[in-house]
Amino acid sequence: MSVTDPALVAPASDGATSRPRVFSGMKPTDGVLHLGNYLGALRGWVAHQDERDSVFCVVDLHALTVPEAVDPSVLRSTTRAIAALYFACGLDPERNVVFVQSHLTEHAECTWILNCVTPLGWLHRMTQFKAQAEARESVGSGLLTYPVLQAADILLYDTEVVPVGEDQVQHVELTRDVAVRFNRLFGDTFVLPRAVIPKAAARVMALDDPTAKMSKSIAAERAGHAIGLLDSPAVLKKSIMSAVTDSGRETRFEQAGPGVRNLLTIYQVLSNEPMAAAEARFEGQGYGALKKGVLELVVETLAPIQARYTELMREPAELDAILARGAEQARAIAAPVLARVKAAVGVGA
Ligand code: AQP
Repeated sequence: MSVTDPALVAPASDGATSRPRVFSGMKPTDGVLHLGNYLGALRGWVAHQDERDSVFCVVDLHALTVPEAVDPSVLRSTTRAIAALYFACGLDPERNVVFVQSHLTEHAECTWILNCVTPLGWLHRMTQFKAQAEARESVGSGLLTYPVLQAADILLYDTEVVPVGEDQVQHVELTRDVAVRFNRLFGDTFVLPRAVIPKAAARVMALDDPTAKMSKSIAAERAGHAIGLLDSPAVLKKSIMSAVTDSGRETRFEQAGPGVRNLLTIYQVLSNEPMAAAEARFEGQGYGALKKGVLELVVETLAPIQARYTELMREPAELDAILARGAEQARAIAAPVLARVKAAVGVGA
């Protein structure tokens, strides 16, 4: 399976271009996204929105997998905030279907059917489950089976392409395996999806531990871990200037340590400069100059996103109306697919 972002516009047989169906989503953990979410996924969603027939979701049911971390009084507003961030980053609700997962019952219904065809061993092998289970005393079954919910999310839209960061590739592969198994047991029902990841910044690393990926849930507990899309310039200065590097002065990507490689990657992707130019720019200057360069670019990139986000969040009713329209459009695609699934297994009226 190819996972680097290919040209996604495949010429149709009549010479016209066909727009592949795309699905992706993010969890509303804490109502904020970080630079990894943006560079690994969201930026690509926006860049390709004219070439793809896209469906994007805020996957709020996934937020329930760790119930201790859920605050029911704020989940609805954090879900809305993630949608606002999608739009603030440039996702256009006129050109894409954008909705909230729990506004459709089809996802939960399809998940039950897919749960029944998914071998337990496949779920125990998921590296994200293993890592999260190791870090907790007790683990809910939702944490084990949420990749099946994710499979339902994707398969309900006849999805061909799933643009994600590298950490999610294993889950998209599982989705494909579940679809293949279902099709073998019950006849051809599902389209087989594939993951695409960006060529650079598919895995943005944590500022305070460049051996681990930047993560929303850790960012909520540890200042200086992530670059939050809504962080003020003062907070960004503090976290980026204290990013973990090493004691050397090496700025060549291949020779540098993981912290410097991470900063160089962020710089290169945000500046659109070739890596060689980014390396040369900071050569012999020490890591303070690299951090300052990254800081300036991050502040410049995030300023318009933050301004647009603030504007959008002033009109929650308008956001809710956009999401309600998105849910209708999503249901128009998902309901017939679920009907196909139920007919295949012999349930439903
Ligand atoms: N560090 C990262 N680098 C590149 N891409 C990343 N993504 C997440 N972290 C990085 C991509 O962002 C999307 C978010 O998916 P999600 O909300 O389902 O959560 P996740 O993958 O589990 O990401 P987080 O930030 O670590 O969230 P929490 O802490 O809430 O679990 C996906 O496309 C992901 O690949």
